[in-house]
Amino acid sequence: MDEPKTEGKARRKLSRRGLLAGGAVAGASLPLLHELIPHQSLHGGSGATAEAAQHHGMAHGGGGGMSHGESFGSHGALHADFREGPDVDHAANGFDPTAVLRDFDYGKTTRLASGRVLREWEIVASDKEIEVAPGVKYAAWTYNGRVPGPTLRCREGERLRIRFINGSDHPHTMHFHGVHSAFMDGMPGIGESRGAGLVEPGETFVYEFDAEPFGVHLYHCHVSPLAAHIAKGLYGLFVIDPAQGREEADELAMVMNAFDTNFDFANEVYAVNTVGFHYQRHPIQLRRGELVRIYLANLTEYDPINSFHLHGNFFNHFPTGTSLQPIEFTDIVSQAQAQRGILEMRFPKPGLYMFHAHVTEFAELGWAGFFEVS
Ligand SMILES: [Cu+2]
Repeated sequence: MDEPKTEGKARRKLSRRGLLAGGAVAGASLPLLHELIPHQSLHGGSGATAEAAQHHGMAHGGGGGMSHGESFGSHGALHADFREGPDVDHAANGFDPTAVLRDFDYGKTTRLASGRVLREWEIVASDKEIEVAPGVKYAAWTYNGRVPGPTLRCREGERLRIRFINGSDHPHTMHFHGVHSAFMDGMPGIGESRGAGLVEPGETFVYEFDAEPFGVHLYHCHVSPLAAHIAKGLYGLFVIDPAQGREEADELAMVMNAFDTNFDFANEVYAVNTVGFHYQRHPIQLRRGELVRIYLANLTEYDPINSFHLHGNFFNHFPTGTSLQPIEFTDIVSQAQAQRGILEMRFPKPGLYMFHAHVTEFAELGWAGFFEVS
């Protein structure tokens, strides 16, 4: 049993790396973790240069006997990988991962006769080709044209109504994590006679339930084969604020995901919010001393675990966001698929701070970025 498994794993790795090395990305070479530095910053004379160089020196000093100058100078010529050159076409994708970070969809609210807030959204599933790394196109399935879908945000105790329109060529559902009736669970086979369960192409279904419990949750399609429906991009964050709210903060929605671009049931591109190395090309801008709150979830398919590691700082971790007390003060959090949590931190000093998967292979394949604190 063991031997074929090992062979299978080796073949998979060869295949995913083969794609990056010579397939869809012309002239690409295997990116190495020690090179995960925004080259524009290093060469462009921006204010971040010193910080980036300092980071490089501290984290990866040595460099095989090369001076840093030589090593940086050789990058342009030797490593035309997908972190350099043209960016993905965000306009064609219809979403930009930088905007996705702070784009919370509060829907539309009205008052019920009882005085309670009724919050409503309209979500359309559609098939759409997206670019997950420069030149790497992926035939995704989307909620409202994005991967991840919109970050739905509400408050504990509200009544929620989600009108789901399936504009895709395939049957889908919206399965919410949270407390609700079985008919509202988006599970094929449950409540079919009442229009619930599978939502066929062209059909509409209205999910309605109360916002509980507070925390950071998910929604995703639950049609089988489930792995394929999730891998294609049908998922999003579902944030329920506690009734009393949380402390004011710069809030970021981050979904760890990945794409199997050659259909071998292994991923070739890893990312936060879909586009590999996006936050390395475009570091996330933060302000020194300000509270930062990250809503983090793992929707990676085909790999059992993913992680978020932060350089130069520690954060409070609130798993699932369902308690106002953190359970740990750490610099890494690991999540299996559908696990999620809230991370809170402040950066006392300016500079470029890396964050990446500490499954380092994922980092090399796109899951790495920077916070730029000013
Ligand atoms: Cu689906």
